[in-house]
Amino acid sequence: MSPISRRDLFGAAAGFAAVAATPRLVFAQAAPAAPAAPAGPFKVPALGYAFNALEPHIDAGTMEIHNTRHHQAFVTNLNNFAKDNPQIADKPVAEVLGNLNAVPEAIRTGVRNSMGGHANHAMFWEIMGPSGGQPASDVLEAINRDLGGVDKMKSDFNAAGLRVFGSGWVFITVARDGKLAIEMRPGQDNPMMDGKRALLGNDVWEHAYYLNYQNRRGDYLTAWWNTVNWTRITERYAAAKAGTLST
Ligand code: MN3
Repeated sequence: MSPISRRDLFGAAAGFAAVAATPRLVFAQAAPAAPAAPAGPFKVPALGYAFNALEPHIDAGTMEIHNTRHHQAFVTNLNNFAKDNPQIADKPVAEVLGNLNAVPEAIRTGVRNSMGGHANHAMFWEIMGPSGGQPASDVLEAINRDLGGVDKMKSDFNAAGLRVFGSGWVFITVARDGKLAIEMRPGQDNPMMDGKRALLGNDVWEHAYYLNYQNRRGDYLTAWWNTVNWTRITERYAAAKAGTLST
């Protein structure tokens, strides 16, 4: 990417204009330290790639704030619930989310939001990466069988992402028999709440794209496919069919 187009990319975001000439250098440095995370059973998983690894599709500033602040907030809330209700950490996340009625009513909505947010974001970081490849093998067969091929999958997924009203997610869910479907969820709901798993999903909360794309959610949805790590998704598909997919 030329310096000019990079400047255009960042120039519109207020607050980034002053560093527009060297955004990669600036964003590669550590941001001011986030508040220390309280101890607890839940943790934000390590990212596995640099904050700037998904540029130009997702900028480093968005990635860093999203990972270290937004995801951390869900984990912090979840750890606070676990202080008085340690049983929510005793079972796998999929089991808790799959049976929310077993969670005490006083904390049920909070656990739904914070554990759903933790699961959604853990999946999100995992299924992205800097060298994503293309759908292949079993996943490609399932996409062709259930979603009408790769191009139709992407256009239907993007259309669904645009239809999410307000904050939410668009997923390709996978059932235990391997069947795929494009599904939307509000807030931080996760397909685990319906006994399914997310094969992949995209976060369409504004915090996921606003610094770079402002109101252009459609452009974000289109560009996001360049960040998808099909090697990991192939592994997730096999795990989903085996009943071992935990995120
Ligand atoms: Mn998010």
